Amino acid sequence: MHDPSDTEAALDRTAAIVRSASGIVVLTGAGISAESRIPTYRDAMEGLWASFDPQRLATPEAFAADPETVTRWYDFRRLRCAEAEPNPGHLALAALQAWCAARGTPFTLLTQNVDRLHQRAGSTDVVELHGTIMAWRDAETGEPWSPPEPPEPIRDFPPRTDRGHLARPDVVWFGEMLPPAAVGIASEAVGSCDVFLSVGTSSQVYPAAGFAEAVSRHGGRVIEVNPESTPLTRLAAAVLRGRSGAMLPALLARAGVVGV
Ligand code: BJW
Repeated sequence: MHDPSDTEAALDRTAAIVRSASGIVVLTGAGISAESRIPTYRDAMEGLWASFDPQRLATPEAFAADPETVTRWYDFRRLRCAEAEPNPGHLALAALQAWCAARGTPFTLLTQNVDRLHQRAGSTDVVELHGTIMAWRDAETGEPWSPPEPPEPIRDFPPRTDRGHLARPDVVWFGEMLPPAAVGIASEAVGSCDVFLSVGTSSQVYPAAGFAEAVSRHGGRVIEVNPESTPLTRLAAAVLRGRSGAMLPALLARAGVVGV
């Protein structure tokens, strides 16, 4: 049974850590967007896509073997992300960034999410480790390719660019390299922060899953916000066991961060 007084004590402890931070890195995962009704990767997919496994579709091999199914799946998700709204968890992180900026505390938001909800909540300089589903590109040349805007379904599958090449979402699939610029910013921020908040990620997909370990090794404190335990929990100086849409605003209110 979860004891609510544990949450109160954890909120107090975490607020003290945030208030005394000299550099904060936040890493978000699919869980922060769950309250915006975007399913996590570990959630079963719905309706039409109930029998498809995200871990098998999010690969270059799946795209090569069946570009139509893979691009239909991504277009379905692109439209869903466009319809979704940021939730109180996204808004709280935007407020935390503004608070850090006012105090001169370095702050970096790293996200594994492809939905762009952090930017729509007001966060700036968001580091998209796994790219974004809202931008597409020529699968051969890498040139940008625009799906219909304002968002409406792509008409012909698989979509092709003017050159006749396949188009694909600008995301990072298993086995692909992360964008080097994003990895560079993340490495620098992880190496120099003293507080690392892991929010709504199962901490199973690398290299992002290794960031908390790196922070912990150099003496930084790790905070986990997640309703479930993860492989990272053992490293955490504080754990907020609950939904990020409830926990992050509560944490910031305790820490005295305005604008939440
Ligand atoms: C809530 C909540 C609420 C629910 N509030 N929380 C080292 C060791 C072993 C393997 C590797 C390694 N290094 C690299 C690898 C291989 C691989 C990998 O990590 N494999 C693992 C499966 C082991 N990594 C890669 O291939 C990466 N590339 C790379 O490293 O290049 C170099 C290299 C290549 C090959 C070999 C070696 C090196 C690329 C990874 C790309 C990941 N891409 C995806 C798809 C993006 C496109 C798309 O959207 O389709 O990214 S996979 C998917 O997982 C997506 C996510 O960003 C990512 C992480 O998932 P996340 O965010 O954690 O979501 P969930 O669903 O897992 O968890 C949700 C959590 O939320 C849960 O904990 C819930 O409890 C919680 N939650 N409601 C707060 N309200």
